[in-house]
Amino acid sequence: MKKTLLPGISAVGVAVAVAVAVAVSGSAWAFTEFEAAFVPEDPLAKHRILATSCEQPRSFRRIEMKGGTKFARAGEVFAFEPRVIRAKRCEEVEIILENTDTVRHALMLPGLNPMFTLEFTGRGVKSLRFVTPDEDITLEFHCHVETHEDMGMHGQLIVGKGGAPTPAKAAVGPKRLFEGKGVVVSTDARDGRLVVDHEEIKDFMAPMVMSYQVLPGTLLKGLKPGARIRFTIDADKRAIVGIKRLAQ
Ligand SMILES: [Cu+2]
Repeated sequence: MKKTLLPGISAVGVAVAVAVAVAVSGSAWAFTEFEAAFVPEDPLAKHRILATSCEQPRSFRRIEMKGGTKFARAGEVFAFEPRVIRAKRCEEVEIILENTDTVRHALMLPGLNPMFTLEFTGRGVKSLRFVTPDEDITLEFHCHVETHEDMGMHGQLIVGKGGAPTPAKAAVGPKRLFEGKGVVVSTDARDGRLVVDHEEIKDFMAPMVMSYQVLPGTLLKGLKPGARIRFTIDADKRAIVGIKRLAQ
């Protein structure tokens, strides 16, 4: 990973800034380019996107990227270079991106909250920071300008060892189970549903008549309307996962 990028970028930045200041002095776009070109030491206040799973970054890295037609391979029109970038878990990353084309490009990295975007209306250099999540995950990035992704403008950020951003991974954690008591109103064995008139379920729900999914549906076997039950709700599955009949 190259780390001594600033002199080159700054030189470009000065050239861009001077040229732009002369040509279109006062435009907001010029000001943005000027600021980004000098990469201030601590632009965090307005330029930091935090992964929800990491509040305090443990390290920092700066990654230089370019985007444009000249990085396209056979069959492509545009591309990012490099197209695979790496970072540690819970690391603050500064992306310095140069758009070498005169057309619009927008680097978008979904998977962060809020997602990361760097937009260009034409040639220029911009930078922005974000903090990676504290998990081994591979995030896909792309150019958000219509059709550019299909034309080759996409890549991957590998955080830590990388890995599929599976919903299952997010669901892992302590189970949120709640106990309830109530009277069976009706059952639907075919759909695996139970309507129960239940008392207050502490920290979960007020007393009410409600229809719940039951997993597995076989828990409903032999259950008749009017039966008093104690049941367990898995809040993440939004389903009743245990039923015990009580004395009437
Ligand atoms: Cu693009």
